[in-house]
Amino acid sequence: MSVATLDPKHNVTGNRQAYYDKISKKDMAPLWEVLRNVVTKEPKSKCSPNLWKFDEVKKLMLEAGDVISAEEAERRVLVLENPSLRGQSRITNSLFAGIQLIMPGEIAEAHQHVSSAIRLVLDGNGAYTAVEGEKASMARGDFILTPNWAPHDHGNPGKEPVMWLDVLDMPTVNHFETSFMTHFDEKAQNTARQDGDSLDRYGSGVLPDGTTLDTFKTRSPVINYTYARTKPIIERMLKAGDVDPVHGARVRYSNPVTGGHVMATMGAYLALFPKGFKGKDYQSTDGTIFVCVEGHGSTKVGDKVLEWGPNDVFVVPSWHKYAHDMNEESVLFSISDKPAQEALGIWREKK
Ligand code: 1HN
Repeated sequence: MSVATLDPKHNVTGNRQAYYDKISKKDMAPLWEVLRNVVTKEPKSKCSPNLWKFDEVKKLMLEAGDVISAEEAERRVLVLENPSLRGQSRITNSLFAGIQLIMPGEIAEAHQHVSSAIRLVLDGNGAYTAVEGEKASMARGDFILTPNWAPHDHGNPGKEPVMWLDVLDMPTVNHFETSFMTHFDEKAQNTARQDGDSLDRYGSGVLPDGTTLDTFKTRSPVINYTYARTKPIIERMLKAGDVDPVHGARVRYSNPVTGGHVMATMGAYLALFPKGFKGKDYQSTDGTIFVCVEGHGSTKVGDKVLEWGPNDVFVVPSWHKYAHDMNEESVLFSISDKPAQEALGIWREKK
């Protein structure tokens, strides 16, 4: 188009509202009325920063043990609902988080679904989760995967109530409208593979012969990344001075076959911070769920200060500026949808 054909004096005469009403009847709307809201200059998260204190959560969770059985509930889980997204079963726009309780003698029956899950064990001993035939005993701090469509059931043959954090990509799966789920005839899977089998096979510098990059393209084969194996690594990093000014002495849980994240939709980290650590300000587009595994500290998110201790869960929404401050040597677990954003080429950070 030549410049001459542009009409700078284009004459606007019509009644806008009457026009909007007319196009609305045909399921159309004017983009120009909403453009600034739908294409923002920066991410405008609908989520709020929030903290769930474990002493309160545990008390309420144990009360749930009196209100409903694991059998009736299918999964006895209290959803951690973002205060700005109540009723939507989500902690961030893309992720679900909840606390699950399994009482002594109970089982949570085998099922499978498209949503992938991770579990971080918080409290109590003696429970297991069976994933794809591997019976993983659950110890505090263990990071356990239940990838897309993996059959899984839980049980507690021990004497104590056991609680863990569940994080699922369910809001992402539902965003794409791709949810499927099935149950099995047997309540519990046959567990032919012993505890720790997948970590030994795939996380020891060897791989079962024939394993290729494609075999585990979108998920790690490892079921349980035990705290007993991961904690000493971050301790060594801290001792060696490998401490990031924002993230501390941090490891990324990885798929040992590809080196990528553990799953396509969710990625997780474990970080150790020295006493007195004052983190630099940081922002990233992946709204992040943190869990204090050990220690005490606070995290400033915008104007809000979240003071946390062991097993407290807190959430930092997308693009909210935050910085950690450690009262003592502390361990933070974190998980977000970063792998999905990276795969789509839309992840950003600002240090
Ligand atoms: C689920 O299947 C489990 O298997 C936990 O333990 C939490 C939250 C939403 C949907 C399915 C589990 C869940 C879930």
